[in-house]
Amino acid sequence: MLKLGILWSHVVEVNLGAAMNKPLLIVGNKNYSSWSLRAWLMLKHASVDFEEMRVALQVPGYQLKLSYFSPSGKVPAYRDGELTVWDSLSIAEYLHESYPNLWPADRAARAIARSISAEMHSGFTALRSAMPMNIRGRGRHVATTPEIDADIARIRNIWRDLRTLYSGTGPWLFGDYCIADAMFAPVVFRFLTYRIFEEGVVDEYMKTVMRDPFMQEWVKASELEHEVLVLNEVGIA
Ligand SMILES: N[C@@H](CCC(=O)N[C@@H](CS)C(=O)NCC(=O)O)C(=O)O
Repeated sequence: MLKLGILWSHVVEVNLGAAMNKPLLIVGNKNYSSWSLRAWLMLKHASVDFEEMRVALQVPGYQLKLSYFSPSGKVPAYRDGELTVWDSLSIAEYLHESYPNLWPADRAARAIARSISAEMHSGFTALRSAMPMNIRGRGRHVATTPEIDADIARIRNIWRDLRTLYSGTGPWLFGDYCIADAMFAPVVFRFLTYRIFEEGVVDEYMKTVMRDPFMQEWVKASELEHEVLVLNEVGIA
């Protein structure tokens, strides 16, 4: 702790002090870090009382800072007492053990929610690499490829099918909010940034995601950030 206090700013020391009592989520830049957003949304929707610490990515010294908190050197990482859990999906499963409502109650729905969350975690690579999350970015255009189009079509089908099936039980993918909604939330930002327009229940779902007060809170924080990650600034006319 003391070592960190010397290396880090006063703000970090204060955060670490607080983190001794409360769980701590380490996140990256709010404007760009989609994996951080996913874990943060899960914690917020579970009403966990947690501290957060932002580590600006791709600036001098950031890897050293991250290495103190995240064995993988990536965000998000979640520190609960002496335990550190990293990687968004394992944070999700860890939270689920204390907050079981984070996955759907029904066993079959839970299996599907896990399937699409794992699909998000391991897939959609064409979309994710060509259209990085950039919340402040607007009116961007990236030429699509068959692979990007296939990713977009697959996401559209997932959202449409689930919103059709669960239309009577609530506005989220499985009616009530669950981890799958957090896993797909950054895609909504991407669709807005890169002007991918949707219709019907898919458009309604995107509006539901954007109305989420936690999403709005994250957007506001992203607007206050000053770092510009050049590699994530794509699609500028
Ligand atoms: N599979 C990981 C991915 C984590 C990841 O790639 N995070 C990015 C930020 S969104 C990161 O930490 N990048 C470190 C870097 O830019 O060096 C997860 O689900 O948490």
